[in-house]
Amino acid sequence: MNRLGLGRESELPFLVTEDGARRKTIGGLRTAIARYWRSMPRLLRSILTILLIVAIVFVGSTLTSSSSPIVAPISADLEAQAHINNGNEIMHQKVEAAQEEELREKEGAVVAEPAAAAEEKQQQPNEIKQDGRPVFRGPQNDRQRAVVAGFKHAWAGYKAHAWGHDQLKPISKSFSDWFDTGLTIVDSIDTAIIMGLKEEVDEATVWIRDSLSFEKDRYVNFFEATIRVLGGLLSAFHLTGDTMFRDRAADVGHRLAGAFQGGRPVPLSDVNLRTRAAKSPSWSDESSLSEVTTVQLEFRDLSRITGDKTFEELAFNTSKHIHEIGCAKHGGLCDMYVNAKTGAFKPGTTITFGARADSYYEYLLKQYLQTGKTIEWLLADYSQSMSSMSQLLLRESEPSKFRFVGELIGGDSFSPKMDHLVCFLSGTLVLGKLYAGQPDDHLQIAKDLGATCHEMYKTTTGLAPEIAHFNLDASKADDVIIKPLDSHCLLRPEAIEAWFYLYRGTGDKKYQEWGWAAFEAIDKYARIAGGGYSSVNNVKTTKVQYRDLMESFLLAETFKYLYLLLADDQSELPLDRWIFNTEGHPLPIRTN
Ligand code: DMJ
Repeated sequence: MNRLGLGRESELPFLVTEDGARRKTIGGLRTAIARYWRSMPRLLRSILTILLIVAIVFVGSTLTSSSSPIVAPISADLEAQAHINNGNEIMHQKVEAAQEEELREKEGAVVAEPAAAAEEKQQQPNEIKQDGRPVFRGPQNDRQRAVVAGFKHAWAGYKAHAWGHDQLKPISKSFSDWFDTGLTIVDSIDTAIIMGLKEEVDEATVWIRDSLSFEKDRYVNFFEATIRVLGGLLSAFHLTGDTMFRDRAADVGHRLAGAFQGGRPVPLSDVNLRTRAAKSPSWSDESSLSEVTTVQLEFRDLSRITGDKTFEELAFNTSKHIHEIGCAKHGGLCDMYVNAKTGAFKPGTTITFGARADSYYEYLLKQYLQTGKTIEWLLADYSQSMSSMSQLLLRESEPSKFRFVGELIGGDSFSPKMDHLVCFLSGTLVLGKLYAGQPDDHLQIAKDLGATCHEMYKTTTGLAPEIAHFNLDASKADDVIIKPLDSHCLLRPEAIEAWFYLYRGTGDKKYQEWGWAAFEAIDKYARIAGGGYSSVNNVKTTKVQYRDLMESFLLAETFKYLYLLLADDQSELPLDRWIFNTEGHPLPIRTN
């Protein structure tokens, strides 16, 4: 008997000598098993039978529930199909099903993938595996690989000279602190996750877990800290499922909520992270329209993941307040300042889709989508403001008839000035057309604006200026005028963001070409040896002068949208399931 009392060793089929095993026929083996089985006590045989049944049921159910899709190269036809409606998950599922079918046909039979092989496939170095969470497969082509290399170069510079500080100063190889919360790390960790950069994700995670502190006696800009810090942590939580990110988000969310002081609907612009005291900026009692109306996606998401409704209620109160007082004078286009104490707009300010107003319009639509298209007045306000934009601000330049969105100075005098920031509007218009039933002309305006933004990149360096003026005089030759004070470039994301949405909406590869050209210009003129990229002073000269700052949104947004735009397969982060906050951080859409 062996130690388990299971019969004589010579009768155990799995313990016979190698030599003996080779000589045994299958019939002999069967006989030996049967003989051995009969030699066991009946009770033991019953127990073993039950165990065997349980094991078969367990293995069967495990294999069915872990049905990870087979990743096969996309054939040209399927790729073309996928591009027709890139943001549509249903289309993606059809393509995946067709790929699987194609694979089966090639193999000539339906062969179940061995569990070990499936496991090995899931653990490719660039993949991040999460239960029920998106799996990012890493770069699919050389252009995406180049963008990832750009991100890594930026990260390496930040790590070498600014680690734990807010932003890298790549020329002086030092850093700047604005919030003192390791801004570049928290703002860009989700980009590293999406790119499949395990090492960078790991070091960022460790830093956020062990070293990030919000216990700072420091006033921060409520809006900027919300979209960048809270937004970055929320995305990191949703993309990884690591509850440490959720807890960090809740911590900073509680502190930032101090901006809604005294139960007033309009938050103050600055809040102290330690004391939670809030104040207006030293120069004014006013808060910017865009700042007070561009925190709602983040605060609502925080409520959803913590179960504490207060965050959403506080922030949504502001949206409701702006809706109630309305912006009737310009058909839903609002003044750019709101008084946090009185709650009233400052009348007679500039009407613009640029700085201080821009993302108010973006969040009307995105909140409507984030809440499962249930709050109709958000869409109504968005629709109305888009038609007023097209009547009051949308014009054509001369002589080439580029469509651009200008401003009304003092609320009535048209200025043909367009910030690079305004390019976001093209992407928002695509989103509204695709997912909120907005009219076809929204897509046309989006395409025209996206093309105008591309015109802004036709400079000596291939970089766009911060602001462009458009010529309205048919006798003059140049459509786009760049004034000396407007010629700097912070490597902002808005045009690339627009081309990303346009590509998802149309499948037109010119948008990928435009994005790639922008990346090449960034890499040629803004890349700094030794690590990092720098904002530049003048896009009109190749004798580049640097501003010695790498904005965190270069990693959070510009590189992220480039990476997503340049993918062959556009199925990652489908736009009917994810909404990007204004800083490029994806948050899940909920329909209930
Ligand atoms: C980012 O912080 C956000 O995109 C914001 O909405 C506008 N400004 C920068 C990028 O340009």
